[in-house]
Amino acid sequence: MVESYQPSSEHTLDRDCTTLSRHVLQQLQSFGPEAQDLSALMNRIALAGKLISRHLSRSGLVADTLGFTGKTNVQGEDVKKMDVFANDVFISVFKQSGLVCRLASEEMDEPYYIPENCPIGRYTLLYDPIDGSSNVDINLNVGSIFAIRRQTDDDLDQTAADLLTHGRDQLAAGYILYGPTTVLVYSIGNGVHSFTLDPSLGEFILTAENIQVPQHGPTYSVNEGNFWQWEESIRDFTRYVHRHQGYSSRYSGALVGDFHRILMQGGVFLYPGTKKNPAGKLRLLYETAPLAFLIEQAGGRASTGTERLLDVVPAELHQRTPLVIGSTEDVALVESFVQERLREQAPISAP
Ligand code: AFP
Repeated sequence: MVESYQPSSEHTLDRDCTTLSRHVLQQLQSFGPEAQDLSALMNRIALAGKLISRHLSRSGLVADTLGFTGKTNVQGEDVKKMDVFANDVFISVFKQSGLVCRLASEEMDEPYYIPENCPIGRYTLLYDPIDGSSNVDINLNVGSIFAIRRQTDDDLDQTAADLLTHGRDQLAAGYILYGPTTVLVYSIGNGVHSFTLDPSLGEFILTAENIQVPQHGPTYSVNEGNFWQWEESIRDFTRYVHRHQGYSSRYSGALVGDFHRILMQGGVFLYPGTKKNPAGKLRLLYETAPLAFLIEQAGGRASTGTERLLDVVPAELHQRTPLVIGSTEDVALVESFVQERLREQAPISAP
């Protein structure tokens, strides 16, 4: 009798080894043109992540990786060399995609057009190439945030007006976290999934599928140095967590890392407005809306404090929004303090 072949345990894989492109196609349950496009786009994002990860891992060893360029970006912030490198990586990777006509990022005043792609490129990539870049020089985690939107008109005057819509129009969103390992988290509207870069294979391998954020978590993540700049309602919330057992403060100064902790373990991240800057610091189209898309897919909530974040329609490309994001119960708690103060301020109507 012929014995059936048994693979030797030496050669079996550590795990199932689902790659990102296979996963996207499985998620869409289709090999149709849009599924193929999204799979190709996610592959390109993964390639950008690998190139940035490799560069970060050698920062300080090779020239021109650390420090500032001496220029400021459209937001008036000092630009780091790593910001420029990562921004250019996304551009060069998407130049070869054929699918993307425009890219818009924190580092560019106006959208960047790839004319050779525009006749067929039906998608726009919005991204923050290095979020939390002040962490680069001290060897702490940083991230890249991205969203893919369908281009809905020809944009012949190159104003990108069709991008000024609510976040429910995002086709896909996610981030890459450059930490002890490089992790890519994404959603195409069918749950949230996490992949870890295996440097020896050069592949992102599925490590967590259908991530659900706990309904409540112990972490609150906010820059309390701004305490006296906030509205009273946000101070009320922080006083509440100071006075109740079971809360821990965690804040790294890099949104992607702080958000990842909340996604995996629950709690709430806040970047509220201040009296001077009521819209806060974070940008809607390539920071808060992509993370809002993810958290809702993971069963959590994202809010401006008064409104569902995915309902906000920007008036301009680099618009900012306040952000309250995380576990459903913790976001609701913050909102309850906001509502309480709004009730107090409302004029008393005559009987
Ligand atoms: P940088 O990229 O300029 O370091 O800004 C990072 C960031 O946009 C976001 O990643 C952080 O959550 C937030 O700003 C930190 O801002 P504060 O230093 O004002 O707390």
